[in-house]
Amino acid sequence: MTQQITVTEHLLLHQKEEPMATGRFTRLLNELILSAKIISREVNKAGLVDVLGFTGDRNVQGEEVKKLDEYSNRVLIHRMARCGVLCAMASEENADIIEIPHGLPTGGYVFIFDPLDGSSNIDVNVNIGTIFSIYRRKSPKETPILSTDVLQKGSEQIAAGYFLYGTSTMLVYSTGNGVNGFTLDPGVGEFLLSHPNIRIPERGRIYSVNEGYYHYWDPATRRIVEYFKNPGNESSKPYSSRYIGSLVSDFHRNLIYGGIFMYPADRRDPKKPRGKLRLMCEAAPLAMLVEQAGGMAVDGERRILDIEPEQLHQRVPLFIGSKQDVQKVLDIYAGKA
Ligand code: AHM
Ligand code: MG
Repeated sequence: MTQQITVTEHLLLHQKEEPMATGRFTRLLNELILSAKIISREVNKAGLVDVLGFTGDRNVQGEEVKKLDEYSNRVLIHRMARCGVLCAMASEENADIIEIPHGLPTGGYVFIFDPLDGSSNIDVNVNIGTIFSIYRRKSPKETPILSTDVLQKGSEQIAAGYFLYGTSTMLVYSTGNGVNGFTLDPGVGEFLLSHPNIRIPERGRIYSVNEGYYHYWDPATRRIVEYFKNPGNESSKPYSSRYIGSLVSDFHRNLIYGGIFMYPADRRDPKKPRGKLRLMCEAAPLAMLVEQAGGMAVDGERRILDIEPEQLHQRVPLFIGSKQDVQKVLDIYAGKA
């Protein structure tokens, strides 16, 4: 009867297992869950808004119609700033660290997020999501926040996860003790445990990459993609190609079915020498999840979770998924395969 455990009940059970988890952390997650429910409600209405012709800057009530990614960013910043347990936030949509407004209660956690990943897909009704990452502050309380409180390597995350706004809305997250998935039951408005203890298969059957960039890649990257099309003796069958263009959705599918997602460096494209995806709000949280599920995430050489960030919005090549598939990438880049 796993379906009947709510995310809140799961959190409470989890608190008993791990002294790390506290009531403050539960408050943070509860506020995050409420924010995601609000975003999910708006995402579900996105098509309707178009049908009703709210295409200009203002709707019939004279209110400004904001793009959904801006809306999601505002919801998260507004709500999370008030949960009382954060000392700073950082969003993919904001250039700088977001401080908690003066006068609001603060705490020892840092919250980093991509409010609506894959938002270029909104207009065509393709799945999108919110990715998040949580760290503890390093500097003493009651002192000004430092960039080093936010620029921590992924291995220091105390929790990470995503909300997926798809055919149903899901929360998949980890506090470093495995990965669990919850599905929003719209009838009761609760996330219920639907995917306990997610494990990614050791080897997958799917590769996900934007192959349109093939001519931008270096020879080793091309060899990697050729390998998944024709794994030779290791498997008689080619991998299937699946690419939604919405990281959180591509990642979620591969997490469940097994496979590898790749966004390599585009060495011949001066705009993307380190790929497109961001270390702090995309790669690191998904890397924590995949490792907790038994998979791997690397930049082609290094473990994503070991990379020391230098800038908030730094980009990183990403190879993430089933262990054997990611190991193959490392071997090819190292000239061993
Ligand atoms: P976004 O955060 O602005 O939505 O951009 C990230 C998205 C990812 O969801 C997706 O994997 C990638 O961009 C797709 O990029 P491309 O169109 O170059 O394949
Ligand atoms: Mg994104």
